[in-house]
Amino acid sequence: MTATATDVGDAIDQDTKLALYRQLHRLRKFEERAYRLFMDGLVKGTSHLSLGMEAIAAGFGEAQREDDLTYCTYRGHAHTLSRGVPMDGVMAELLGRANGVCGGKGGSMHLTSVEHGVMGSYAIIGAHLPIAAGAAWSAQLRGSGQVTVCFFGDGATNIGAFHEALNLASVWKLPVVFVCENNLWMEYTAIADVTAVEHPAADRAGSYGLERIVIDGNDPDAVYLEATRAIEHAREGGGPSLIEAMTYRHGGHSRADPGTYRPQEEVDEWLARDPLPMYRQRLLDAGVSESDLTAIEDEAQADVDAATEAAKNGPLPELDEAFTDVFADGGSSWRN
Ligand SMILES: Cc1ncc(C[n+]2csc(CCOP(=O)(O)OP(=O)(O)O)c2C)c(N)n1
Repeated sequence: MTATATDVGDAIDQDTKLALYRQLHRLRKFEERAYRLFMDGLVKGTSHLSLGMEAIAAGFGEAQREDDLTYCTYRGHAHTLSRGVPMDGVMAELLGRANGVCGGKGGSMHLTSVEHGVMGSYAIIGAHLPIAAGAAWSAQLRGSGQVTVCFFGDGATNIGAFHEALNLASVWKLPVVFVCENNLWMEYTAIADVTAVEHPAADRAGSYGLERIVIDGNDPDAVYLEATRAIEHAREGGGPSLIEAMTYRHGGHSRADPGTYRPQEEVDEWLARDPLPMYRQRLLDAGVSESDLTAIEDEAQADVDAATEAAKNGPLPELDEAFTDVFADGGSSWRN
């Protein structure tokens, strides 16, 4: 690992640490509510939660500039929220309501908010890595200074598009940060059972002239610092980075999957490394008061409650809406 909890925490100011703590709780409480709403039959389609993996989205969200770009997978609630997309719109989208960020037509797996730099959630494994490289190329040509951050799972590292995107990004020194969220499992298969190297992303970085980077993806401070470094490196023209963040999903792959294919000792080991209580203890040790932390947790819960109400009360989209936002005109606007 390039960074550990104890050697990085001191480099981060108190306001940033509290912002990270706030984000962790917003993401956790949002995902817990999303699960409940799914079990109540209110979330349409399927959903893939980031419970246990919140520190990665929180750390990167805090490090990104407002006009930076994010590409994520179907497991994208946390990455979308951490870019400042209003929670009401995200929750309403999960419920397929017209007040959702995609008018209720995208759902959990396709969250997008271009105005917040959230350039889409992609359901085809690996498909978005070349697209993210393309967005970075565009930023490079325009001289906009924007950096693209592209999140994907460990499963994407055995897809051809991963290697094509990494190679091109490296050759052209594109301003993009590739982030592999290695949660050890791709659906119901352990990544270790089908991969020739121990670290599926980091151990291949050398093939593309990149540094081997493995971080503790459950440590918000370590994520934030590595994100800041990689984003600055890209912004200054230094080219791409490939970061492998070790983490674990608390629940199953999707929907009501109980995840029983995973060894109980492994689950217990990672539950003991839950980023929320670990970070809470670190902040208490640093002198933050219990009441300040509780206030942040309560505020996050209140936001989720309000977003749930706004979503439940939102109207369903009109039937005619099925025929809008369908064709592009070849430019950046839609032809209806
Ligand atoms: C090209 C392609 N093949 C197969 C699938 C089916 N599929 C959906 S999720 C998934 C597992 C992906 O695992 P990983 O990339 O590790 O991401 P995680 O779900 O753990 O976040 C698979 C195989 C798909 N969506 N796309």
